[in-house]
Amino acid sequence: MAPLMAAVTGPRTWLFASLQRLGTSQVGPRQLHTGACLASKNYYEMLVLGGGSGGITMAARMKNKVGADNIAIVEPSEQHFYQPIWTLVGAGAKQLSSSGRPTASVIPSGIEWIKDRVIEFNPDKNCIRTDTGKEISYRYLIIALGIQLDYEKIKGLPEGFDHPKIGSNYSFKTVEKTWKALQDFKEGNAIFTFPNTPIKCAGAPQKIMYLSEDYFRKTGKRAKANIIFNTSLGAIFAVKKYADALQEVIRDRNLTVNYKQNLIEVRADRQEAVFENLDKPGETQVISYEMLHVTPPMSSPNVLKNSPVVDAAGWVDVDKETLQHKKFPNVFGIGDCTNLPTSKTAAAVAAQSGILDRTISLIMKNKLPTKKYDGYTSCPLVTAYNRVILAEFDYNAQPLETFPFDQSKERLSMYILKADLMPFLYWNLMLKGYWGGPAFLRKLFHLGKS
Ligand code: FAD
Ligand code: UQ1
Repeated sequence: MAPLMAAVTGPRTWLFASLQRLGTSQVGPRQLHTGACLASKNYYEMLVLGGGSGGITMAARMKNKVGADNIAIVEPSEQHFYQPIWTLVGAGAKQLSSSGRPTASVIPSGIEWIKDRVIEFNPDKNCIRTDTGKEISYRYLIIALGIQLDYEKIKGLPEGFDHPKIGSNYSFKTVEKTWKALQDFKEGNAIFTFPNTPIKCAGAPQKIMYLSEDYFRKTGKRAKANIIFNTSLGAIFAVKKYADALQEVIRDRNLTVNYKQNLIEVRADRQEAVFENLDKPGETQVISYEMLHVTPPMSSPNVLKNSPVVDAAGWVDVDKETLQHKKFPNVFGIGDCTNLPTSKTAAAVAAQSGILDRTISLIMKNKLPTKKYDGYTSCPLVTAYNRVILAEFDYNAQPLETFPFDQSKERLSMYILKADLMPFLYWNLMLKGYWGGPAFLRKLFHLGKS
């Protein structure tokens, strides 16, 4: 860390930081660090990195702990997106404009928005640096930087998106291209991919396949469509109960699923996709497409990869039950950028926010965190324009269902929850700090059951 800091900040800042460290007594690994690399002008009691789902939600929750004046959020984007609705935008069932609001409008009132990008971490000195050269110190740090989309790791992308017949629901820049490709479809292969990396909302790559099939049926094109799901994984879904239900959908609707197939190249000018067989290294297959939906490889944000706050795989290294950093006790992580061993979703972020709120409250009172995250996550598997299988599960990949009926059945009610209730709940409750997941509903609905 020392040479890195010297190289990036220059010798004067480095000398200043080193002198400060000399004046800071050594602390044990589980004690709070109190040194700061700058004076109070650029100091906040609570600094939140990332103004996405996790960052805004946690900032809202922290207001009554430390006061709005003592919190800042570092976030470069002008727009905040409710990404889960992009599945429906790609299928033409919702408008892209409904998914975004100005970041300024979601920053909780009184909290400072630092419109900047964090580029360096120095947790030993309790400070970070931004790309405009600001050094910001903190007492407590919440890291909520999300997951990075690595389209460029596929040969021919992202420039391939300049061509028609290809789209991707994972970015606001390409999600409307999915809908265009669906409408333009005439006959041939409609291919949907799943990359060879961890991703957010692992159900989304197949949701758009089911919606496309429904669209083709509704528009009389189904007989001319050969629908293919080429996935790097070896199974359709991680939880057996929902995997079984999805296999039935796949069978009934005559969809082709090929496992261990990883998209490595797109020749968009020729409408060809190249896949490697993960079971047979070096073996590739070229498939022509009439429509291609790409789920890009993803990874931890670059700024985290080489920082001191991550594990060997690059994810923020937090305790899986309390969300407190394993090495720096005044640092916390939430959401897609963490190494929490559960599926990366906004539903998981909601549940994590309630736990992290409690963890931080207790740490602030010098008490040990007690509330434990069970890995709750949820994936509304949209199987048609009016049907959803609502998967909810925990760290052990065991179903943890909210409602008192079998959620592995395709239901209209769960579609309405996904399409209309969830966006309302997100903007009006979750981002304001009032939604910590449906555990209380689950308890209510299951009262009297063992
Ligand atoms: P984000 O909400 O992605 O926020 C990260 C923030 O960090 C961003 O605002 C970004 O600008 C900012 N940032 C990045 N780098 C820096 C930097 N260097 N400095 C400062 N800020 C930075 N979840 C569900 O629960 N249900 C669903 O049905 C669902 N469907 C989905 C469908 C699609 C197509 C997609 C794309 C996602 C879906 N999700 C779903 C997943 C959900 O959107 C994410 O899991 C959730 O947004 C994660 O929250 P986060 O705070 O970790 O990351
Ligand atoms: C949820 O809590 C949540 O976070 C806001 C989502 O993200 C969009 C979801 O998709 C789902 C399904 C939940 C879980 C909520 C209920 C009421 C089961």
